[in-house]
Amino acid sequence: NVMLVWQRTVFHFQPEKNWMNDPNGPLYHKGWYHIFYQWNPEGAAWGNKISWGHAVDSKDLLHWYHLPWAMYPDQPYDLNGVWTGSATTLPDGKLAMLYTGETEDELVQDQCLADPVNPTDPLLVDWVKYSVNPVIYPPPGIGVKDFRDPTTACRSPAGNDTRLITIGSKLGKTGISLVYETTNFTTFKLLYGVLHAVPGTGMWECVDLYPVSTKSVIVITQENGLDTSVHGLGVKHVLKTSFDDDKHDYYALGTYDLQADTFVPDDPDLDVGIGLRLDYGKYYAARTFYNQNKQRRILWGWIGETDLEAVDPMKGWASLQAIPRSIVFDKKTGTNVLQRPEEEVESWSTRSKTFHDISFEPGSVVPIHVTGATQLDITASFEVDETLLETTSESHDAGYDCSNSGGAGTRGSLGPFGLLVVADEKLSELTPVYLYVAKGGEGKAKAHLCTYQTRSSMASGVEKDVYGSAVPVLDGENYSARILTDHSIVESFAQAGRTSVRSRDYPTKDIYGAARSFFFNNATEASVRASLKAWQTKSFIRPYPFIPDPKS
Ligand code: DQQ
Repeated sequence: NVMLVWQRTVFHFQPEKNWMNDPNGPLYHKGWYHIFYQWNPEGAAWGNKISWGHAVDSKDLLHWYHLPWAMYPDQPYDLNGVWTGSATTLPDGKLAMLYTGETEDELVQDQCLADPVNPTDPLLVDWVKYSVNPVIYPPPGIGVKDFRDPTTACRSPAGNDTRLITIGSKLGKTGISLVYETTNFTTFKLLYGVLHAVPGTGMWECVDLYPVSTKSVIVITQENGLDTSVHGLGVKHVLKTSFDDDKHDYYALGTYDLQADTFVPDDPDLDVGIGLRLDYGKYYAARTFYNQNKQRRILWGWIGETDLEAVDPMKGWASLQAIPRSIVFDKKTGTNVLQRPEEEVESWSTRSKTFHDISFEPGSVVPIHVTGATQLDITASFEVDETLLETTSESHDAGYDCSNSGGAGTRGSLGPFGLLVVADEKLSELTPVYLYVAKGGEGKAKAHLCTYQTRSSMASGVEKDVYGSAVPVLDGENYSARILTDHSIVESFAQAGRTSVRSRDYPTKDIYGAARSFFFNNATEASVRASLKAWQTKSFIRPYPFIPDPKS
């Protein structure tokens, strides 16, 4: 089936075959990036033999080579699955990999340790589970199936080799994260209290806690990420948790008080689950690592399928990882992080098409003549005359919400405008990614980034949503968007990554050379001046299995 073959991505990370979910233990070691991931060796669906897949790349987080799986459920403490975990790089270059095992018959979730057999091997091909696993059992009062996904350890103020990790759980309907102290990764002490708790949020999976820099000084620029243990002046923390109940990743900015072992959000109204999401589309179980080579904190995240489950065995695979992106504090707003696809993505592109300062009238649709429109990297900026907000008859609209709007067909005086991607010539299928500028409080513009899937696919059984959220636009800024398309995925960012939306789209018409992209302005009153650059992205299909020669 040509259509199903065409849905496989060419520059997103995917195993050669079968089911994948969470990214696990990402790290940089002796010149190689490593990605491990939840993988089912038995087929393209979830199962009870979830293992750790493994791939490496020495260059740019794109040229991945698949390695043999790193761990398989073969011990009493993980017989039902080798689940999610994190890597800690120790000062002597050694690594400690903590993961959750689930015992046979889904009885208990426990935490286990694994080490590379040969830490001097840059490819870390062989892993050995610690002989007296598990290293942590669920403590009294915690549900034995509500205890998973240990984080990377950070140094504790207790000094010496003392380190802290946190593990997600719940108490009743309150999501919590427990804190443990260790010096050796084999024995752990549960600390009093919890790192953080938010009532009503349910089980917290895949907790991630890391520092971001609030300063622009020579050593720590805004573009720098921070190593997990950095604390002190000019540092804030991000607490991210994945909510099992609604399958979204929420985060808050705040302070990690290492003496009290607690996280305090900057703004209680923007606490985890109440405030911001890492993404407003299909995205889950994100995890960061510190790339000590480039001094960046890099975010991975799992993007599942939104077509019929029955199709996965026909494709032979399910899920992909989002493009890795650096994550930094947004110093301009002070209220959110910025996510930016790793800058190497730009060097993955070949031909490009540029438009400068073109004016598009209300109600226009204009083709962007770029070949290979199934795999594109588009950057666009838009100028809109906001004085229209004073003269328009449009009523004050404080409550615009992408998800409850009618999508790209709902017109206002200043929007929507944006791009139609993974479309065909006749526009029988199209995915609009757009900015909607509403009249917010005090007559000021309020922008939203949305992705509208209603017409994205003629295939049956595909989930179709209007995804999106508000995006802060500061005085003097143009509206801007970045969109990556790769066959069945569209990743969109607005305003340098303040808000982002990943969506799975399964076009049936745009296969081979038939894919098209268009600019559209569906505002009723505003013309939009747009500048745009659309790059065609290279394909990276790697043989499997392929064990590279580390010397080459
Ligand atoms: N997936 C893993 C768990 C984690 C969940 C199992 C999140 O460890 O809580 O595959 O997607």
